Amino acid sequence: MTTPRVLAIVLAGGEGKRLMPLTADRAKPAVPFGGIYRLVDFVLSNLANGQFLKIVVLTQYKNHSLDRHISRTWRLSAMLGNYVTPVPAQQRLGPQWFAGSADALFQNLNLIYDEMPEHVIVFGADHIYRMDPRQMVEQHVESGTDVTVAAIRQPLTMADQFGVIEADPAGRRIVAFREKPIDAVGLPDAPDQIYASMGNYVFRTQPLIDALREDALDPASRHDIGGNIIPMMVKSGGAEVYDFADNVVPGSTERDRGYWRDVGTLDAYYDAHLDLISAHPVFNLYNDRWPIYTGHDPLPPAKFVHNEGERVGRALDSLVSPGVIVSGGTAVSSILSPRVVLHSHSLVEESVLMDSVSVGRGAMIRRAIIDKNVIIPDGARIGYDLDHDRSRFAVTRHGVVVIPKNEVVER
Ligand code: ADQ
Repeated sequence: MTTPRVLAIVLAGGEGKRLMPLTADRAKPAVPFGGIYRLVDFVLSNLANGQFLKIVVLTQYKNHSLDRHISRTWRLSAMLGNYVTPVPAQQRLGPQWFAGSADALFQNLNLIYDEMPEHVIVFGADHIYRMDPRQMVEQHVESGTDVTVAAIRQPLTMADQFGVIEADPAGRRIVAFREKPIDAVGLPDAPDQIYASMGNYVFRTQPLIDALREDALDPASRHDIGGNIIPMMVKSGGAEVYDFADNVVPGSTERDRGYWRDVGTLDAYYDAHLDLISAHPVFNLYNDRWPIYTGHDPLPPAKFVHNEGERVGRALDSLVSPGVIVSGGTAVSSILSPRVVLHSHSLVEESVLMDSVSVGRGAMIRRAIIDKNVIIPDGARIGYDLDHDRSRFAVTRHGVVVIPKNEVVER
């Protein structure tokens, strides 16, 4: 197969309301993950590893830290015509910003005309996964269909969070697509599962342009790709499904194959962190045949300082980023982001600490997400008395305490 001309568009404008307070002043794709990454790094790494190197990232909501991260980190070789370009909402159609994801594409049709691709990849930016997009594009090109939608089996109970796909049992044609239905039924071979859209699509360019134009003229449309564009293409018989279970990423193992998490809620975000730190993690950051790229300041190596005569100053089953100092404290099953400091006799368990969090002497933290720059005072307890925590911070349904960025915590 000769390589087709492909433009990749990453939708990175989501507000991420359900990730509040982590999205109070950053776009969801800019939310830090796994110590040194941002959510957007996962989709961008998948595209770059798959050699799709012309990438536009559509941003809108609180895009400052996202733009900065992309322009600092994602520098592909311009000499070879490669780029990752963040494109903020342009407000060209009047005062309102993008109505929905289809409107974001419609307003940026000029980017598609400039590149004249044969196919357009449109991927979301909110998921933790490895995927080789070449395999999906290959299926799409061979089939000649207008759009191919990536799909994965998910629990029926989560149907109202996904685009639910019904595929022709004899093939891959999509016969029905409903966005976030509340009355979905399970699959014939697995009544407790549905076939969910991953929010990743490959389009033939012309049918995409035609559908976006038609949708833009419809005053009743919400201008949403999952809600409007895909159902329109299903109706005209031009939509097929790509089964994520068929995707094989170089260097993957039985254990981490097929891993995909929508980290749309704080509990899902927290659980995906715990997936990183077990002894044999279900998501393996160490697969160097399919690296996850990111960028951060040049920092010294993590340092562990031992209090004399005591078994403290250590981290177990944890990810410890550059610039961390564990000075006589202990971290267990936790993620320590750059510049975190644990002072003497502090204990951090099953927690996610973001950039520059400082944990005071003797403080104890368990099952918490602590955002950037928070200072935990000496002797404080977080996660031990949830009623008290609820009176001052957010506590998730599963009992994880979330402390927002720059918060001044009292003892
Ligand atoms: P949602 O994630 O709920 O469902 P949406 O809020 O449109 O859909 O977000 C999709 C992607 O587009 C996200 O990456 C988001 O950041 C981005 N986005 C949203 N509006 C945007 C805008 N105006 N400009 C730029 N980017 C924007 C989608 C699909 C479902 C599918 C799930 C899988 O609609 O069918 O099942 O993803 O998680």
